Amino acid sequence: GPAPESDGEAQAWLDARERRFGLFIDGHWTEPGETFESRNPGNGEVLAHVTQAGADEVDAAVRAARRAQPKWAGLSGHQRARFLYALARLVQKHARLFAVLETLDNGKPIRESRDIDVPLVARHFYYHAGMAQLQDAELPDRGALGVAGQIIPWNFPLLMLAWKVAPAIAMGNTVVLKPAEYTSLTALLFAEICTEAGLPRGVVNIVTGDGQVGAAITAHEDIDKIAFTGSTEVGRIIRKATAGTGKSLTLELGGKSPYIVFDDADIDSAIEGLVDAIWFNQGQVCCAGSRLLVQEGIADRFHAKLKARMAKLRIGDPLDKSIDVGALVDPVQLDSVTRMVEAGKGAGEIYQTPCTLPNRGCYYPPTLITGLAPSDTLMQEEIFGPVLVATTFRTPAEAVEIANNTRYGLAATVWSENINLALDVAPKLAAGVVWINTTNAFDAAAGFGGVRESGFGREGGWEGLLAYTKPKGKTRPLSPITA
Ligand code: TXE
Repeated sequence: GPAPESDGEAQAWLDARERRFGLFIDGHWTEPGETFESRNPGNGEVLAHVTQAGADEVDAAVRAARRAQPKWAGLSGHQRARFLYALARLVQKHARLFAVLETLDNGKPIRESRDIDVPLVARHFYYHAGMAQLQDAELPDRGALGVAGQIIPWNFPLLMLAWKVAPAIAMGNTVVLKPAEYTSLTALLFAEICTEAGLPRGVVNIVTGDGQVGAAITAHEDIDKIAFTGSTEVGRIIRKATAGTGKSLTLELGGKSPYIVFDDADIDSAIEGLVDAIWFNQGQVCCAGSRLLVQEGIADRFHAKLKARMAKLRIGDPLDKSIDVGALVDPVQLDSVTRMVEAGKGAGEIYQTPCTLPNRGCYYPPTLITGLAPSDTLMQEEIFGPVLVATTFRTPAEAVEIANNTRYGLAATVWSENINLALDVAPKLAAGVVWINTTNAFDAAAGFGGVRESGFGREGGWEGLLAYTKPKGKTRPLSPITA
């Protein structure tokens, strides 16, 4: 296959910073304090030492954001848009560095970070630059919320930053963002491009560290909104912590999204779709099509074809441009996937892509488990790895019943050549997003989010934008009414 992408530029970028990073507060870098290691899950090597922020530093970041906010919101939408356009162009200018750094830090295939994550990040800033320009004319009665605390996960580190930061600053808010502890590096590079873009200091602040830092952000009294993407468990903690406060809240949590294939589906396309649905980013995708529901009459043929396709998946060095499946993010995540499959696989029949896994790094083979009952643990719990679990159904009504038999409701996918059937089934699915004859399709202009225990609120589109605004109070003197 093609030669691996060189990581020279990314390693040089890390070396130039002595592989030690402070926090980005008020446009300045703090001295690295107490640090933790950030490792490359592809080979286990230490990439950098990242600061574990303390409550005082979170407070300093919030105060910087608060000081910067009135002036930032006071700019016209057109003026703010210029900064968002600059950020979008700088993401493109440094696209290769961002992509390689993301792959080193997260383990995702370079093809994905280069062709999907980074271009979508640029698109988010371009789109929201446009929305900032529209604000003056289209949203004259809406103003910024104030300071947003944003806590993001490790599966799409830079893209989740873009989903959170772009709409927030477009509407005149300032932010304190915490990346996940496994994957801080592209957020730190992003902080550098904020400076390069001339963004006023304090508009974007990046604090790194573990869940304690997230908890300190959540608890801070001078934050107006918390936006969280991550596990349902932590989402629940954050909801409780914010319940007695005036903070607004949006939560984007876990999922166990059904992937329904009717017997009249274009089978080859449905199988290619599955490769995207469950092996994209090693299945570490909140809306992964992780539960396969195939109509009984075609199930054997479909599973056989799927196994043949799985046998062709290439697993290995994330920097290798020809691989399909890279490394899981961390040994903890690898352990959790391994244990869940071990505990539950007896309930069904397991097939794994025959492959030799690299001897270092967090690799797990693409896995299919068929013949499960809808109530089995593997069909109910989010695995968040390259593991597809499967069952069958007879009628459309049964497909809907099984699909909705979960505590989650993030996404769903329907495959059928009968558009009447697909359009009849789609609205009956408890899911924030339903895809028909495609899957994992994202766009900055389309709201994304869940129902039930997958959370609430939307990111992207008008809804996502409005979630960073509030009605502007306006008064004007009335002249007395005279008869
Ligand atoms: O998530 P956490 P983890 C699911 C997935 C995965 C599991 C565990 O099933 O296997 O969660 O992953 C911060 N207050 N998803 O443990 O802990 C944390 O530092 C405030 C699905 O990594 O939820 C990180 O920045 N913040 C998901 C962020 O929360 C806290 C993506 C997410 O980490 C905190 C990730 C606290 N008390 C995991 N504790 C998706 N829906 O995309 C931790 N954090």
